[in-house]
Amino acid sequence: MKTISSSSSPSDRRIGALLRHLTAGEDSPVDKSSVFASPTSGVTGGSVFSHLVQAPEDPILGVTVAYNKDPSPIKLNLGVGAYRTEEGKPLVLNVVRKAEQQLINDRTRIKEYLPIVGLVEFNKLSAKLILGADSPAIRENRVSTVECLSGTGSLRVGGEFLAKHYHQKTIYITQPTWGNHPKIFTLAGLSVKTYRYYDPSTRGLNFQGLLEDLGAAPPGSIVLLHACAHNPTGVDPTIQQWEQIRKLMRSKGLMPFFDSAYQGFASGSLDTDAKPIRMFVADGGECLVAQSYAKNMGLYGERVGALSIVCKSADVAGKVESQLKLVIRPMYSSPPIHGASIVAVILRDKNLFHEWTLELKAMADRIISMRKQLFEALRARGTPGDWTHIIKQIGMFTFTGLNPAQVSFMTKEYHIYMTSDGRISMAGLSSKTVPHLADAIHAVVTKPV
Ligand code: KET
Repeated sequence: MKTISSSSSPSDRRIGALLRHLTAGEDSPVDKSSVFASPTSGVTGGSVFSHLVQAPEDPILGVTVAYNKDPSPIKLNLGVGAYRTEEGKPLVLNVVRKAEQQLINDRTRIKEYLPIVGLVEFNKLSAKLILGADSPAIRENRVSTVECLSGTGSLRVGGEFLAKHYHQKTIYITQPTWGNHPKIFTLAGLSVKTYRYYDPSTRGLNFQGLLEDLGAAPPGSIVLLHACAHNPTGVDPTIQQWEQIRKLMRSKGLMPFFDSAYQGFASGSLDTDAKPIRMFVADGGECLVAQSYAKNMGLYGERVGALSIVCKSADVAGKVESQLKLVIRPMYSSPPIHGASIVAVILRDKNLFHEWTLELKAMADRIISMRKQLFEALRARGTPGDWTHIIKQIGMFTFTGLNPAQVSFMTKEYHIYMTSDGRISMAGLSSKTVPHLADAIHAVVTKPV
């Protein structure tokens, strides 16, 4: 066969490729049997993956999958914690639109790789946002912050860092907690245990149980703490209780790992919601903080977040950062640029920052108003039971107390989608849909079993 040299014309090369293709069956050096009957393909010669079983959908994100398949016009998705407007639409904040416009208009912006630690200005501003502008830890340069892929990525990077470099490999998580926590930390290489948190009989905090369990944890254990707006229960410790938790943890050398996915969503104030974290930082001890901008800036799909590790000295913080880079580089090399740039534009500009706090407060207020409306609607229907927890609980979710069978009834009969633990995302509700939800709850709790 004529060989086509690299100096030949494009049409020659195309003809050459075609020729090689057509004659491949005659003189190809490839032994077909080695391709089609590889030792791993099994006797049937089928796919090497044919032994796989169908995995179940994710308990939270799978709710949206089921919802999307439902053709009913009255269907309602209260599964995933994502904010919706009164019209039931996803919301892009005005400040985010403005920041994006600024970014587009800036022709000097480039798309080069970020450093492994992400956008440095974003990291500085994120640490300031969560620890406070006047944080002694920031002033003393002993905070190491890396941009990560939203809250989940920050938790995972923090978990892998601890599994590699921290002497205790056990992390205690609240019972119950966000469904992804145990998976994230197990895969990060930590061993996961739970501590008591929620008391179903009072629908409040099991503070005694919490203190007992943390008190009995081996010294040095890692403790995952929801900074505010606990998911899924909506139950947060009071500031006095936080102080007791802090004292106990510090006395036992337990390592706090804060998950801050809802800063601003609990009280409507960014500073108030960061208070528990700042109390731990103020005592000079070490801690980790995973921050997410998914909810409070509505940047869900941009996957923007940060991991901060507060250390005792600038020297240690520098070494910690160098080791975080070794965790990140083989995982995803470096984080994305767009979401972090949006956040940086908003956090650095006084006016945009102020506008953001107003939009955030409006989201938090709408959720609180949904709580009141749902509570009133149940009262108006005379629905049996005490529903005051709907107005007492904090943040995006109401932990209704409905069981999996009741949830399944509501989905089947009313096309209302929620997680099987009875959690509803209040942010997915609107004045128009409250009556439908109240009807469903009323029906399910009054129906004969
Ligand atoms: N922590 C908590 C407590 C949390 O509820 C979420 C998300 C995350 C971290 C991570 O969010 P990220 O998008 O990675 O920044 N929770 C909602 C969405 C989800 O399950 O992914 C939810 O519970 O509906």
